[in-house]
Amino acid sequence: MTHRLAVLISGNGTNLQAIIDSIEAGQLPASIAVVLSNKTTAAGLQRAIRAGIATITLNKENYPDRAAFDQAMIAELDQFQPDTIVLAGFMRILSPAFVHHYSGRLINIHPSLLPRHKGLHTHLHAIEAGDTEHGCSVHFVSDELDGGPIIARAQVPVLANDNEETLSNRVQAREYELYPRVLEWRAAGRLTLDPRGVQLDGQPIPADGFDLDQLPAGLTTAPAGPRRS
Ligand code: NHR
Ligand code: GAR
Repeated sequence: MTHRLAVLISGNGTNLQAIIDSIEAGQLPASIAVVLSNKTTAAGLQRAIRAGIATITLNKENYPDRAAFDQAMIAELDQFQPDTIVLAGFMRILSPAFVHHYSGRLINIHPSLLPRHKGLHTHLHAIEAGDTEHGCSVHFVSDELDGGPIIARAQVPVLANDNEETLSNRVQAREYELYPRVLEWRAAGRLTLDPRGVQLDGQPIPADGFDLDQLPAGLTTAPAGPRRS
């Protein structure tokens, strides 16, 4: 059985695209069962449609409150029996009920080196703080916003003349490497969350997660060869 992903988006979906490309290149043995957006206009929905993936759009205006909206998401997603729920630029805070329903199966990519710069506008905050290193983090989602256990991070330098856009572009390029790689570990059944924390092959991982540029042997994958026709 291939590992089934559900990808949640709100916007452009470039991380979704990186995951689609990785699957199509034969590097990520998983399938995207469904893409769910909370924005009808999300450009990422077109990426899903183009790749032949089922899409769901839920509009918060049709629900009385966050609890009802999140229950509707659960009802829709569970029909697709996802093994992992992938937040990829999903901009809506999830209720404890949602987080607990998918406990150990819910993963986010956040555009900072967590635990630094939780929340929004992370690139601006990194520049204003005078950081020389910035990056992105993949973590299991918990009730603490951007505070769940970290799985892996990738760094970029902050350059003297950076603005929000130049820095964001540099970080996003690393997101497209990092997220498919982490999902590879998930798809292989190697990456779990239990009461002891994040486990890889049944062993605890470093407290701030793996560094993409210093992965232990066995976590790196040879680049895919030419695709067979
Ligand atoms: N939900 C929980 N419970 N825990 C996390 O760690 C979550 C989460 C939902 C989304 C992604 C996150 C990020 O990577 C994420 C992590 C949205 C907001 C936010 O303030 C904050 C963090 C993240 C996503 N959202 C506003 C809200 O009221 C709306 C902002 C907007 O629409 O522009 O939901 O940074
Ligand atoms: C990504 O950079 C992701 O890290 C960030 O939004 C972008 C989504 O881009 N996520 C958050 O800020 C979550 N609050 P994409 O839609 O093109 O993948």
